[in-house]
Amino acid sequence: MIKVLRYLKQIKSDIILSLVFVVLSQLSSLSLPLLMSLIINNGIANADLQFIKNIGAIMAAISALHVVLSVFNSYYTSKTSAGYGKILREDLFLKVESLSQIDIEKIGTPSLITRCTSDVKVMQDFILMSLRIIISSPIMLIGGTIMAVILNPKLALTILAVFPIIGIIVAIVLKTVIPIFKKRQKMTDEVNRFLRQKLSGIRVIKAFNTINKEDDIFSEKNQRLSFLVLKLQRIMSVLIPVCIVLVVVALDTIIFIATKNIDTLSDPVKIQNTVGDLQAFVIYMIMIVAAVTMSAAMFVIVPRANISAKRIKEILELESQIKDPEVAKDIDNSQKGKVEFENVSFSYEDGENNVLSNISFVAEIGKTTAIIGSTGSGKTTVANLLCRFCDVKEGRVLFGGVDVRELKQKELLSKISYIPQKPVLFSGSIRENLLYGDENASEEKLKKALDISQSSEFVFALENGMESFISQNGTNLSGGQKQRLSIARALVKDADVYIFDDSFSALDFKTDSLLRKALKENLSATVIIVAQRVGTIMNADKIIVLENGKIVGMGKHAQLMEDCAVYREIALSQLSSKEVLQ
Ligand code: DGT
Ligand code: MG
Repeated sequence: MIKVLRYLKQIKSDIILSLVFVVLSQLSSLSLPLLMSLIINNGIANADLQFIKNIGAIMAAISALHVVLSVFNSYYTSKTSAGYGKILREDLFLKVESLSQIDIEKIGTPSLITRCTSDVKVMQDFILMSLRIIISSPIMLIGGTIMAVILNPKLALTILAVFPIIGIIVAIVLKTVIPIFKKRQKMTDEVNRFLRQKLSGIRVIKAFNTINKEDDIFSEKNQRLSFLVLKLQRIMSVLIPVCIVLVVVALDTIIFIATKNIDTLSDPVKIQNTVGDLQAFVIYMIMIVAAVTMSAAMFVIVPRANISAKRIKEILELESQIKDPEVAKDIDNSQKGKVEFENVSFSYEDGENNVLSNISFVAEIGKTTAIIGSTGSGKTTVANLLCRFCDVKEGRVLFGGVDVRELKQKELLSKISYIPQKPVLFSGSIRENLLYGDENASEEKLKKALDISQSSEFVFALENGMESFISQNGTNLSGGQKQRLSIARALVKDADVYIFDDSFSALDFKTDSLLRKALKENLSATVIIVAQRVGTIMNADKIIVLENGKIVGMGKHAQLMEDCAVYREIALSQLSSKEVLQ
C-alpha cells in the first residue's frame, strides 16, 4: 500500500489544502449547535430579543463560512484524488509499456487493463474518502464528545453505549466482506479476459455458429460475478440500517433521560435550559454517530484499497526481463545495419523445449536476407530476438557489431523498422498511422511510402485520401490493404534494418512482385524478409531455411535447390518446374 501511496508526494500542495479545508469546515460546524442552545437557554428563556438576534447573526455568518469552506473542501479533495489517479495510471502505463512479451504473458492483458483502470479507481476513491472521512471523523467524534460533555456530562455517558455495538458490527463485516472483495476482483479479471478474447474473435464465433455456446459460458461467469456483487451489497446494506437503528435507540435514550430530569424540575427557566441543552446534545449525538458510522465505512474501504494496491504494486514491482544495460555501448558505425546471430538458442518458457537452437547467420549490410520455413519453425521468434522483445537463452544477437543486450533499447529500436506478422493499425486517419513511423515525415515521404508499398492506388481512391479514417485494428480495410499500410508506415521510418515478418502473405502475386521490385529500387538498407512463399524470397541475397527451430539450409535459391531437401520440397510444392529454375 505504501509503495502505491508514495505518488501522493507529487501532489503535496493539493493534499495540504484539502486537509486545511476539511479541518476548517468541520470546526466551523461544531459551534452551531452550541450557539443554538444559547439562543434557547438564554435568549428564549429570558425573552431577550437582542441576544437572539446577535447570536442568530453569528450563526448565519458561521453557516455561510461553513458552506464556502465545504465547497473548497470538496474541490481540493476531488482534485487530489483525480490527480493521484492520473499520476498512478501514467506510471502504470509507462511500466506496462516497458514490459517484455513474456512479462505481459505472466499477468495477462485483461488483468493489466483492470489493474490500470478499476484498481486505480479504487485507489482514487480511497484517497477521496480518506481525506473526507479519516480527517473529519475524529474531529466530529472528539469535538462532538467534548462539546457534549461540556453541555451535560450525565447525558454524555449515553454515547459510550453505542461504541461497542458498532465495533462488533464492523468486526463481523470485515471478516465476511474482505474475502468477497478479493474474489470479486478476480472474477472481474476473468470476465474481462473472456470478453476481450471473444470480442476480438466475434467474426469467428459467428462463422462457427457458436454464439449460443459462448452466451452460456458468459452467462455463467456473469452470474458468478453478479452473485458476488449482490452478496457484497447485501452485507453492506445491513450495516447502514443497523447503524440507523442504533442512532435512534441512542437518541431515544437521551430524550428519555432528559425528560426524566424535566419531570423533576419545577423551575420553568431550568426546564427551558434543559430543552436547549437537549436540542444541542441531540445534534452532537448525531454528529458523533455519523462519525463512527463513516469510520466503519473506512473499515470496508481500506481493505478493499489494500487489495487493489497489492495488485497495482505487483505491476510496479515487476522487473522487466528486458533491461537497459548500466553502461550502454554505441553501434559501430562501420557495421551499421549488420545483423548477426551467434549460436542463438531460445525458449519462451523456462522449459527445455527450445524454439530456436544454435542459430547462426549474418544479414549483410544493404543485402536482403530471407527466412523461410514451415509454420511454427521459429521465424517470428528470430525477429522478436533481433528487436529484443525477448532475450536469448544462449548465444548472442549482434546489431551493428554490438550485442543487443549492451545497447539501449531505444537506440536499438530507433534503427529497426519492423512490420509485424499481424498488421496492427490504430484508430485514426491513414496519415496519422503513417506518421507513427516518423512524426516529422514530409508529405512527399508519406506519398513515396504509399507508392512503394503499392497502397497509393487504393488510398487515393478513397473519398478522403490520406485523411480517411481507419477503425481500430483496421477492421474497415481488407487484409492486404492493412498489410500494405503497415509496410508503408514502416517505410516512413528511416532505419538501418527493415524486418518484414510474413508481410506479403495477404498480397496477390502481382502486387507482391511489384512491391518487392519497388523495395529493391528504393531501399538501400539491410532487409530481412520472413516468408512462407518461395516466390517472395527466391531472389534474396541469402535464404535461411528453418525447420523446427534449426537452420537446415543457407544460401541462394539455386544452391539451396541443389543441396537443401527441405527447401526443395517447399519450392516444388509451390512453384512450377519452370519457375523453380528462374
Ligand atoms: P508462422 O508465423 O506460423 O509461420 O510461424 P513462425 O515460424 O513465425 O513461428 P514462431 O516463431 O511464431 O513460433 C515458434 C514457436 O514458438 C511455436 O511453437 C510457438 C511458440 N511461440 C511463438 N510465440 C510465442 C509466445 O509469445 N509465447 C509462447 N509461450 N510461445 C510462443
Ligand atoms: Mg511467424
